[in-house]
Amino acid sequence: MKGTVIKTVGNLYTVETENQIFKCNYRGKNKLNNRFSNPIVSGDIVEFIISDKETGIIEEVYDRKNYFLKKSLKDKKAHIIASNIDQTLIMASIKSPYTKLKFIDKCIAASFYYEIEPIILFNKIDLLNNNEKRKLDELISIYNKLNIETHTISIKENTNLKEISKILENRSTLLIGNSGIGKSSLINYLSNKSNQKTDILSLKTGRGKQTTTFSEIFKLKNNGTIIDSPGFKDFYFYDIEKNDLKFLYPEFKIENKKCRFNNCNHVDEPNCVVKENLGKSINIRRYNNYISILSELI
Ligand SMILES: Nc1nc2c(ncn2[C@@H]2O[C@H](COP(=O)(O)OP(=O)(O)OP(=O)(O)O)[C@@H](O)[C@H]2O)c(=O)[nH]1
Ligand SMILES: [Mg+2]
Ligand SMILES: [Zn+2]
Repeated sequence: MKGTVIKTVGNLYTVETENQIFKCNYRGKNKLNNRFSNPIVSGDIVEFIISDKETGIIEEVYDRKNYFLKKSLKDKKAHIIASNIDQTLIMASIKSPYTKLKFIDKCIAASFYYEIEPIILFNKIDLLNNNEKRKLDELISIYNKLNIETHTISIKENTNLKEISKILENRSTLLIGNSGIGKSSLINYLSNKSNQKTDILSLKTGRGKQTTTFSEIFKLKNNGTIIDSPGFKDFYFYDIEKNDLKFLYPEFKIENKKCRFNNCNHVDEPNCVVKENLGKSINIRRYNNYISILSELI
């Protein structure tokens, strides 16, 4: 029997076929290579054997069209966030909680690396004063110059949510964002039946407590699907290496100009056109975060 994994909790997988849902286990853990901390993820197409009316055993995972990996902090292996996705929706906010630009840039770089289109969604705009609105506009202009789509919304006040529903239509979307940013709230608004747990922000830190502990696919009213993943605080690349990173910054390709060295990483090499264009076509904050991300890589 063939089905799609729509939810994973520990070693229990919920698999959906055209007309039924099965709870499945997976025996073949050792068969898969040892690279992954989680062998099966939401979005996977699997082959399984029905063992009972509503239970089954997964035999095989079909080849994935693509996937999004992060390093598992537990065992340093690859943790698959989701597979078979069309776009990533990177959820961010200027306030409650503040999203670091570095986090956004990492999500964008990883999306490019796995050849998935990134879209940035700034939530909680109802909370912003004029000064903060200006900061948001600055951020938006950074990303729009790079031709990365951005949207601003307030789930609380129902601002611009229709346009978000539109961009998710008929597509499979991975939703990423720090804990407390509003992922579950968005899914609750967009999906039919889900009633995801949302959590009141911790007053002390202004950050959300993590309330989602597994990955799950939700069907939307408009025929799209969205994959929620546990709120991440930080995330680290798994297979992106130092020499890969520069290729994930579209603005580093400067027309008709080349750095002196072919393999220039744009750090302190001489005659570097990226450094020459700092503050011009290269945004300084993006560049500084690039250097900071580079220092995490081997
Ligand atoms: N002011 C305001 N609050 C919001 C908005 N969207 C969500 N919230 C609140 O932010 C808090 C966290 O929202 P969640 O949807 O639980 O966040 P999450 O991203 O799912 O968090 P994790 O599951 O921990 O990863 C809740 O108290 C929401 O009610 C918004 O647009 N404006
Ligand atoms: Mg949540
Ligand atoms: Zn250079």
